[in-house]
Amino acid sequence: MSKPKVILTRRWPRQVEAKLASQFDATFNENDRPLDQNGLRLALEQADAVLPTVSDRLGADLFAGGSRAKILGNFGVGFNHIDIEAAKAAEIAVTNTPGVLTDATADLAVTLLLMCARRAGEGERELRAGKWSGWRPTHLCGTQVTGKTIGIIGMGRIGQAVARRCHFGFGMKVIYHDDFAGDLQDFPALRISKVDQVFEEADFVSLHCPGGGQNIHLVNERRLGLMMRSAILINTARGDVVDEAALISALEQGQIAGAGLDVFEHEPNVPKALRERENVVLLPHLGSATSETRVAMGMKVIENLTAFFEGRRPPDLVS
Ligand code: 8YV
Repeated sequence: MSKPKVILTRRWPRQVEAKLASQFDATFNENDRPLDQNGLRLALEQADAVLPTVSDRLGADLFAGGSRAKILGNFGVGFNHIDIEAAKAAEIAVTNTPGVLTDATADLAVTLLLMCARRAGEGERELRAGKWSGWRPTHLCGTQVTGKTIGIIGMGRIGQAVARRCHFGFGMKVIYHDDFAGDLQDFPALRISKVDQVFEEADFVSLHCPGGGQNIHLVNERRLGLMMRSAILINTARGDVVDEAALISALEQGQIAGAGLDVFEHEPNVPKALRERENVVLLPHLGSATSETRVAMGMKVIENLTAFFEGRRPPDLVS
């Protein structure tokens, strides 16, 4: 039997590509640029499996004409760039990569939290620009993290990993809102039923809910207005969870003290108004970007594809 034809939309770590090539008839996107809509349509027409990433927009119209592809093996845990209902209607299975990127993403959320609190980006920019005039008692004083309150929106795997780091590492009080997760047993964290209350009470609000659907602009002008003027917003979830225009105006008006952002509404475009602000830390969607994690994500995609083409249920079937 011939090997299933698989198209990758981007370059993946070398050892994952080698494994894919040994099991499947794999085509790699040599120039490593996101495929446009036409490229994605062709991929769906030509392959048995397409392996997209967050930089590919797979909307309903792409599935409308029918496709040869029977599975989308998404390289990532978040899948709001894929119209799941339309894929389902076209009888295309979708899988993702949960679990393997939890620690890397939680580490990055804490990195942003610390960088914002301790004004690390500002300090680095000043030093690199040759503007550091020497130590002084009042220079770039940030805010203490230890003992403060972290408010987590979305207490899934990544939210919990952030909460643990904050509780055990920094003695922070953890409060959280999650429509689905139950009470946590293994460390103290206070479940809050009203999402607004988390925004009102937390010194740091960290977002760990999925993007899309009802979470679009969950952080809006009204909720930013509920936050303390000393509070900091951290987003390693999805850009569309935050109304970016409202965030910019909250920062400009001093309604909140800062923001640490790894994801944006229109990636890779980041508004100038954010790029020019000192009290924000901006990263180019690095949540899962460790070599170990990216290899583990790729291996998980292969595990799902293998199960699918052997007629078994893929372990990480989304729909
Ligand atoms: C991935 C992510 O790198 O897994 C996710 O949902 O946001 C990132 O960590 C990205 O999705 C790659 O497709």
